[in-house]
Amino acid sequence: MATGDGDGDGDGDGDGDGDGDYIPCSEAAAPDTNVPCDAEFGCPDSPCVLGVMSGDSGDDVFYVQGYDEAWIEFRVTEDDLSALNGVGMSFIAQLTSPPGEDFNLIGMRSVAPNSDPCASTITQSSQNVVGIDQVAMYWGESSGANGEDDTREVSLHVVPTSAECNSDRAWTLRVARN
Ligand SMILES: [Ca+2]
Ligand SMILES: [Ca+2]
Ligand SMILES: [Ca+2]
Repeated sequence: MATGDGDGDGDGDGDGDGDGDYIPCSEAAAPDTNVPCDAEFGCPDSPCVLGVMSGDSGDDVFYVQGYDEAWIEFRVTEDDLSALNGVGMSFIAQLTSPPGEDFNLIGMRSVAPNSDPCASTITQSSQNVVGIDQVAMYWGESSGANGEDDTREVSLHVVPTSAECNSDRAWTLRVARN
């Protein structure tokens, strides 16, 4: 799946050229300025919406970059619709904090297609002090097809642990099928 029309084909800028451009997910701030970085829990009205990636085939990848708190939403679709053979669904999100700073990652997955991931109790969090914070989820089919649509909505929360963030010190997030 590589439609190149900005619908989440995976390279991050929607131009379908397969490069690793980052989707910005912070409000604009002048370079080298400090911005408020307090974490607020509870889903916001306007998350960064990445688009759609396949959860069971292909190699869609999103790259996201920001310097403060962020909520990121995307849809993971079931695309292998064989009635016989099952293929599991998955995604992995890997957050790299800027040097000297510590952001954490929380993932939420909806219980059904088109339902609200923020209302779901299916969550996973990573609070590594150093290194990569990683959330990986697996669901759906094993060896046999299940006759159900395993498409799900996902919300990721990039959580700062300090009160101030610097616009020149960005975290990076990579989301792919695992
Ligand atoms: Ca399937
Ligand atoms: Ca961390
Ligand atoms: Ca299925």
